[in-house]
Amino acid sequence: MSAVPLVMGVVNVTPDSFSDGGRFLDPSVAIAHARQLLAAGADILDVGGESTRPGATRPLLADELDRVLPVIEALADDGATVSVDTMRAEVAEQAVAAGARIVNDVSGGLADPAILDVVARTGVTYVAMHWRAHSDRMQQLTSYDEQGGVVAAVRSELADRVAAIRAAGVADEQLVLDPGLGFAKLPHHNWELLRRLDVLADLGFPLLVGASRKTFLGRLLAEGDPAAGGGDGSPPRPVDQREAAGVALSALLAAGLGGAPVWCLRVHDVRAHRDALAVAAQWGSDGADRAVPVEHGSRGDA
Ligand code: PMM
Repeated sequence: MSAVPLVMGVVNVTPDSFSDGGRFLDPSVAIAHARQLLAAGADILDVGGESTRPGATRPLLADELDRVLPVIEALADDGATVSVDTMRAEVAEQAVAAGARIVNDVSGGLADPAILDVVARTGVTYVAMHWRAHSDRMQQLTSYDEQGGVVAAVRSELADRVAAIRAAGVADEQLVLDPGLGFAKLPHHNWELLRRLDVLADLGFPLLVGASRKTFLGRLLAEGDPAAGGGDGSPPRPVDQREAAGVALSALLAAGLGGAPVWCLRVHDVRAHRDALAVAAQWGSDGADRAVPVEHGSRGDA
């Protein structure tokens, strides 16, 4: 089995994120929440000030800065590894100055290409996600007609991003790729990508996966849940009741069932996902610490 993935804990300082919108808008509440994620075993804290849920409208630049900077500064002062979840060059620039060491750009440099110059100049790690458009339009762009379907298309669109990122002067060692689950994807697209991470890993970069609490998990559970009415037409399981499915997915990915190692999992409930990773790691260990000593010839031996 491959190395245990890192865990990135989500800190959404937004009024409207689908998973936890409005809960951590006050910086002091966000900081306290992030410290809990750290205590629960987060390797990275991902601080974001823009909701990317389907249909969301963009915040003003000034509002995004006001949301994330005090949180990043406090967590970086704590010594945490902080990532900024932003598509804006200006936010990335100020976040790195405030102590962020990772820029997590769901647009992979498409929304604001100047972000690549910031990454190249500062040398921070850059997560480039597969993305086609802003949230108000992305669910109109779920067509993957080319041969090879969604997996081949995401690979080829990410390869285009890699070329642009390199051309901006970002070193390969800085780059991490992400399939962008739920972004311009229908539920079955997400599952296809999760099963064929090897095709994306083949591009030669570490992978980050963000499945936590997303609608495709809610849909899966609605279909299987008699209480929700079953069938395709039933509403997705509510966002606060999807954690266990996400945890199961983390265990499967950590066990290598995605077809390639995952470098990092982006999750909301860090402790629950850490537990899943502990199970996967134990499963893949050489067994030395679970061997039961057997005394030959002792009572009960046949
Ligand atoms: N998903 C969301 C936000 N940021 N970043 C990366 N790299 N990958 C993702 O899948 C991703 C992301 C949306 O989820 P949220 O509203 O729960 O933060």
